[in-house]
Amino acid sequence: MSFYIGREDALLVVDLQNDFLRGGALAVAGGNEILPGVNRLMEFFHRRGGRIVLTQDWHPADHLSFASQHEGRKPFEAIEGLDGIGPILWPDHCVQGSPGASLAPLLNASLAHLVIRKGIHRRIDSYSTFFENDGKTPTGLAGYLREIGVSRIFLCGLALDYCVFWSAMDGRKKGFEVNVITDLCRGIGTQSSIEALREMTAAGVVFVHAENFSGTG
Ligand code: VGL
Ligand code: ZN
Repeated sequence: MSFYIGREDALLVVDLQNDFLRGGALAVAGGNEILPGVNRLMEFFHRRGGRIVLTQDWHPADHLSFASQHEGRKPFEAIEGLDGIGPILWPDHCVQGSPGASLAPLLNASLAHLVIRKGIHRRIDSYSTFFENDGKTPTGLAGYLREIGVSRIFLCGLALDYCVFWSAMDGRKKGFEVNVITDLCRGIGTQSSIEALREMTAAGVVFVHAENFSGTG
């Protein structure tokens, strides 16, 4: 099976930033392994006329998703009662303009047509590339994709159980055909990744592999 990629397709490359990679503040295990495959896939989409969008987690230094902003709280502890934040607190990561927030140097970012920055408001997180975590404040991505005629999206990147997951779910909500390239994703938690795959399946998300794009596997 091989996809015919064209102008109605977009590749969304999620949060391939230093802080999510080896040595970063919120490193996702195995994250570095996917970079060569993601580059090959971006080249493939580029050749076929598909749209390439990168996302960047981009928080103010006092973002409320950071455990450091809550007296006596530690990263990865559960937090409740703060709309748009949680379900767990994070170490400080992807602070606007910091080296940790930069795209991975090994990522061929020059092939991207658009970079979306998210999580930019102190009081609200944004796991999804489409909506902030209030579920209603749009990032503008759906409008952009619609306006240029994209109907099908392919997601890869980090983290499978947070930003990839929520982007896939919201992509379905906005009426896109959504594919997740599972071998070009890595998750933060094992259990949460299993749960994410289950929920995405129920929402009609299709799972594909890099080898489904001819010559890139
Ligand atoms: C992410 C946790 C916090 C992600 C971003 O990119 O999946 N996860 N901020
Ligand atoms: Zn974040």
